[in-house]
Amino acid sequence: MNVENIGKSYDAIVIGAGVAGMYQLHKLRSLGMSVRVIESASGVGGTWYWNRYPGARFDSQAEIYQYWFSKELYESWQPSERFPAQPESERWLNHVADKLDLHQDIEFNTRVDSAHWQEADGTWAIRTDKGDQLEARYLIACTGMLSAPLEDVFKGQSTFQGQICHTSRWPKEGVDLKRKRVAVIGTGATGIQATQSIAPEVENLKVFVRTPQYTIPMRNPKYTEEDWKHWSKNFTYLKDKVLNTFAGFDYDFDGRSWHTDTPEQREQTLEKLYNDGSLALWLSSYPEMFTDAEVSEEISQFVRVKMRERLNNDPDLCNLLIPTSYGFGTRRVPLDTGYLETFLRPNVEAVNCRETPIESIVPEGVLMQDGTVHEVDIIVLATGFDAGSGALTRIDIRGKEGRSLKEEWSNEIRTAMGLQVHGYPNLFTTGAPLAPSAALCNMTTCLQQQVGWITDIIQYAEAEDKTVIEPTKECQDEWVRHHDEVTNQTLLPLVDSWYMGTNVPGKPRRLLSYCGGVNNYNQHCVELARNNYPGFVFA
Ligand code: NA7
Repeated sequence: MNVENIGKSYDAIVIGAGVAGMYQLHKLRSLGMSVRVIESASGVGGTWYWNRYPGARFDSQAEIYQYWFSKELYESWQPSERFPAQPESERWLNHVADKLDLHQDIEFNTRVDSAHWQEADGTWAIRTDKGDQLEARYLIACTGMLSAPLEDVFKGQSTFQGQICHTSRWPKEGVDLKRKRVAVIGTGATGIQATQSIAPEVENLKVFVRTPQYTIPMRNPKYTEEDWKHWSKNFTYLKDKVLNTFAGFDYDFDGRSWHTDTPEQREQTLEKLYNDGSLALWLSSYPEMFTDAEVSEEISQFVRVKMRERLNNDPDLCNLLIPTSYGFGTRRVPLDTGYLETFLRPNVEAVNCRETPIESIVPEGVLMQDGTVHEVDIIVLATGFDAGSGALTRIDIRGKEGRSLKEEWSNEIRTAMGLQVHGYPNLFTTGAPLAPSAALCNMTTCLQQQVGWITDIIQYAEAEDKTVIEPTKECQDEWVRHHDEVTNQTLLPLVDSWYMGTNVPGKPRRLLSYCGGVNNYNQHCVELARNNYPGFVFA
């Protein structure tokens, strides 16, 4: 415990020093506020600090996975390729932190355990695992959409004789995989990246597949100085563009309709976007993919044919690795680099845990329900996250009259636009449920937009000499109603995945990310600000 941190008071405390938390610190400091960031890691970066597993990289292009508040900052970092890997992303965020001189205001290696609203003086009382007791008027949880790992998934994990590691807790010193027998459990975007990256290194790799994914080959050219000059010249265009598209990317649905295009035009469009090697096929081809089951099936079929070719039409592999039970794009679409071809290697085996589920982990490896034991030296848990709500419910957050966010959200997850929760004054959130987020939004776009809005409403309150901000119940109810209405017009809620919270036993079912479009969401936020925040009470 740092004795200086007993009873210390700030204007604002920010939880997390990832993409959002770093920017939030910068913005609030620019208002002249005293701000402390509490970060459990030993460095900045958030997602790009924690996810050190082999092959981790983002799949928004580097030219748009950016901060937009400074052209000079944009120009000062030269990405090496279109989709840089984790080490480069972590270096980039450290570069940003250095440029903005952020480190001095961040408390590293410290986790917020609890945050209690103190009605009497309108402040948050915050306690950390170091014993710090801090106070702040505003509490801004930049805790990440995908930061609460599902690490304790199987019975018997602690009995395993080898090394077991969740992808987002990959040791900094790395894991020696050479000539090892390795199990990867999970084939989401993470399991896919890990599988394709470690296969050439290990003696034997068993990939445990429960639900297969539609996956698209990533096109990842190197970026030269010339390329970056080109993107830098387009800085203003890109900055404006990303806030005005459906998913916060520079590409968008452009008015094309499946129903008016001819079959040849459809084929041409799908081929072109597939070959772009990005998420463009998903987020800029035909919007009917999300709403019309027949269109969804036709586009899914297009992708299945590609996947079959990549698997050399091997019937067993095709049966196990090509999805048929849900439509393309109703779960997060991963980009891959030779993932499917990995299964053609002699040292790689796909284990069907859809037909025969995993029973437990035993000292020798993975025990299946039919009694088979897969003996391995290392188990990689690519089992995902308690998305959206998990990072917040793992903190004891108490609002008015001692109400508990964890308890409330165990019944139903409700927020006002993912930015505030009724009953929790002066608590703001980014990357939280019911705002556009992960994959249905390029994260840097939506996080900056949310941080910007939060900063503006705080600035507005300060200018009005108000110190407490809270959405009304009606405001929140209306947002939840709208969110559900938009969701229910799509095929998304019909499919199980972390998008719907179904990957966490007992989690209430609701689409976590807002799917009404980043452009529309931003417009709504802009209008609220323009009209002095109707639905928000200032006291
Ligand atoms: P995901 O997408 O939630 O994937 C987790 C994977 O782990 C998925 O294939 C799961 O199968 C599998 N899983 C989880 N529990 C089990 C059990 N008990 N048995 C077998 N398989 C299991 O997490 P990721 O980390 O890949 O990606 C999360 C996001 O991070 C990603 O979408 C990007 O936006 C970045 P299931 O699908 O449940 O059958």
